Amino acid sequence: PGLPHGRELDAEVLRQRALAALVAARERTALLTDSVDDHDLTAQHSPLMSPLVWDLAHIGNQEELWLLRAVGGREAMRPEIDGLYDAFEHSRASRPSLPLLPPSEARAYAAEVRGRALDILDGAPLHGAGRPLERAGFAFGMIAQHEQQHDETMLITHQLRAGPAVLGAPEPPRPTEAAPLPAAEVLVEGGPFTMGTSTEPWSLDNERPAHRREVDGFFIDTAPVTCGAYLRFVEDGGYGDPRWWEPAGRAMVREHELSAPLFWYQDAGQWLRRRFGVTEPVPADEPVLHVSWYEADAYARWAGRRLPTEAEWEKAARHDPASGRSLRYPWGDGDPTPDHANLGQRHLRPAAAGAYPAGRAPSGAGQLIGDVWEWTASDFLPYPGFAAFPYREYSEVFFGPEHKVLRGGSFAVDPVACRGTFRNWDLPVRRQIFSGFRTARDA
Ligand code: AVJ
Ligand code: FE
Repeated sequence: PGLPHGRELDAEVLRQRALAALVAARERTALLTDSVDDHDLTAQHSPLMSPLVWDLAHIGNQEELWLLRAVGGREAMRPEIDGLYDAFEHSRASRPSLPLLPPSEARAYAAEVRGRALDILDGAPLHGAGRPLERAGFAFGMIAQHEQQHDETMLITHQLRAGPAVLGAPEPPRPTEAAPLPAAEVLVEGGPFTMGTSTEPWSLDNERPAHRREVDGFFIDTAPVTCGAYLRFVEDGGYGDPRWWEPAGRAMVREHELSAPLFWYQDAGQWLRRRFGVTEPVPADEPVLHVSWYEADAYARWAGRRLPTEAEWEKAARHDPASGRSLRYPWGDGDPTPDHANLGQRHLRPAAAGAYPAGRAPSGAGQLIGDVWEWTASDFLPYPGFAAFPYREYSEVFFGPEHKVLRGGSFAVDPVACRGTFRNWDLPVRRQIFSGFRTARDA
């Protein structure tokens, strides 16, 4: 038995990558679901979120649908539960009252599915030819990303959950004097660049295809807006000043009496925040987190600036003027390491503005990947030539003006579900997500 070679080597490398991605996702799912008791797993911590035990069985059910049934051609294991775990059949708020699998059964189901999925992975062809679902291990990569996306969702539920901390993590790295940010903002010259991808093997349908985009010159912040900067907007009466707000944002502020980001409150004149069960002073130099699109948009207007469009964000993050090419990541084509970006729930907070000098883009902007999801000015729309794959309900049914695009990923995103081309979206009122922003202006 010699070493695999040629096409076989590629298939073996892909198999190892798919296996590692699936194993890493399951370890994280276990951390998030074993750290609380059965009561916490089945409770509704917020009407905005599913009970954790729903996410757990939904992860298994999606894996069964795509890896066992679609790729492996297997019979349904428990067809009667499909409807319970179809995200389109029941709202998040209604899920606690469904006859969900109890925690022990949900765990056993997900584990049983995983065992069978790994058998199928062992025999799958995975090379460049063949069925689109198996090509380059796409379905396995898609399912690893899906599980990691729900792990981020479960981390949001952990943040919303009342009670003492159950999760811990080391502090993220601090900025160093040896590698300061070049300036508060950088100029990105006007001209075309390549947006999206046609080559990234595990890219999801909405990231494709690669296409040329013309972008006028603009300035963009070199770091996400910090809590300290945002606090000046708060203390300047920004939430009460109709000049800064879109009408629907103003209505949201009044209806819910908002006066600061979610999880912030004032105590004896000091600004505090609750973070995974711990109360602490708001850190001035950390990117602001838990703001809605309306709040980001209002802050930008108050500052005499605007949110970057999605195309501007991607050009600032990927365009390399030296080669004229778009990079996979701001720092180049290599996969993220802990030196590049704050990803993968290694830390339970964003790093201070100016951290991760090794992750900066050719434009000079930093922390585009990791730390906080960044709201953009843009609606979630398909790229020219978009084709839904493998199911319309991943992206296509969400296209339109009601969803705004977020880019770059947060500290809670795993590298497998984060790229320079990766697109996230949400309603402009949402603020429980790990969302922040940076600002821009016309050149
Ligand atoms: C891409 C993060 C908006 O969580 O609603 C998970 C990802 N899609 N299961 C979401 C997703 C189906 C999705 N987002
Ligand atoms: Fe899902």
